[in-house]
Amino acid sequence: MRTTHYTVLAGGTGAAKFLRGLVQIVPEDQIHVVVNVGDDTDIWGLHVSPDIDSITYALSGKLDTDRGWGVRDETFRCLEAIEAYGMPSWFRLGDRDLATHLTRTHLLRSGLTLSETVDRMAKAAGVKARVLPASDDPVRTKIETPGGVLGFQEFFVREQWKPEVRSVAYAGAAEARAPAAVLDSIREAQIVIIAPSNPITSVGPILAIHDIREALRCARAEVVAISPLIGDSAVSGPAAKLMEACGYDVSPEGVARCYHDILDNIVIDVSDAGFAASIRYETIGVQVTNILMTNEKAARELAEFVIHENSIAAG
Ligand code: FO1
Repeated sequence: MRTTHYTVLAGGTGAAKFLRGLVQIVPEDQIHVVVNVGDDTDIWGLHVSPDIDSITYALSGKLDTDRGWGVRDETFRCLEAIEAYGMPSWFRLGDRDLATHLTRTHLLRSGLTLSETVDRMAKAAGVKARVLPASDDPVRTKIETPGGVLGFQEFFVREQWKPEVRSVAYAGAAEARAPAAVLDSIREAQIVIIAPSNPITSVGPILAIHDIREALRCARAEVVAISPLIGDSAVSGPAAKLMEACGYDVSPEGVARCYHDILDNIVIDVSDAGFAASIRYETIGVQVTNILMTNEKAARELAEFVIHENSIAAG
């Protein structure tokens, strides 16, 4: 029997906010989240999956919503002890968060895939949505700067996204396969929603996986993206800087271009309604509302709008 579900392609902070709204509109067990793994990194020998954790923490109510990552009411005793040894501490792993990375690394070493590991840990945390890593194979975002090529966390956290960006690459993406559950989720979704995440470093690594881009091109559902930009500014993080470095206009039109071959509709902010005509010219539908999620009510209203508009479009 086919069950209704909504598939969300997600990065970290912006997607986590949107999902907190979406769970107020549709039953959580009807939500599938395909999550970026391009930010994953190795810290102290542990497999850290920042976007998977932001999504899982958000759905289980544990996310520190002020920071947008990690666990709320966190302590950093272990990190302080590591600092006392004179070791680098730029990547701030909290004590409770460490339990997540220790568990994930242990399960991976025992032979589970990343998908199996994430599924088991999300269920244990009480998450009813399906959290699906975009790939079990390593896909890693690399940022080329004048000083050399940096991993995403080195660029984003250690260097505070200050270096000039020359290019962005997704190492491993050409060989990576998507798990069957991801492809089925996209093919059978009621609506596919691209969360308001960074198009280059959050959604880009997902779309760089050939099977996923192909499944999206063939999806029977409407594919709708929520712009992570208002005007020429990212709601948070380096989206504007990275889009510019990759040759896209820093505007909702540029976002539509990033997804031009897979998108049916894009949701843009009311203040950007002036872009509607040029985006529609690219045969992409434009839906206009308030996209700034300043609180859970705003996130719920945005989710309600996206579901309502695209359910009508799907007929
Ligand atoms: N972001 C920071 O800005 N500083 C940190 O020290 C930091 C630590 C960290 C630890 C675990 C984790 O899952 C995420 C963490 N993040 C941190 C967030 C993360 O690097 C980014 O927000 C995402 O990769 C972008 O989506």
